[in-house]
Amino acid sequence: MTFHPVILSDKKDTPDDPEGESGVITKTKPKTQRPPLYKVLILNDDYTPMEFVVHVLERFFGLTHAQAFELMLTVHKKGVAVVGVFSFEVAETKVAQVMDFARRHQHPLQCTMEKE
Ligand code: TYC
Repeated sequence: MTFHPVILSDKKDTPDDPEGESGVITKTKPKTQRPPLYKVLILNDDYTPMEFVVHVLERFFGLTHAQAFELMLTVHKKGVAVVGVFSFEVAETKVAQVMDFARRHQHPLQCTMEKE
């Protein structure tokens, strides 16, 4: 048996008035909007000293020395790694801070961001 609701009115149901005048209750799920997240990535190169990368990861990403050393080795071996996931503005700031710090120390370290 299929249930066919009899629509008595074409007044649209809304989240504020889910029953309208039709007598049929329509559930509407309010869509929660989450802001997009961005991965910040560190890239390997042949010249930036390992200790400098470790320092960057501690200083700008709040990692412990052990976490930073492990992540640096991952980048060294695999070429790239995600160092954190942030809102657009925070990711943009981290990338700018790392790129500026590397430039001031004349290291070619590269840091980028991409949408998750
Ligand atoms: N490959 C570099 C070296 O051997 C170390 C390094 C690690 C550089 C991670 C960049 O993101 C990097 N000195």
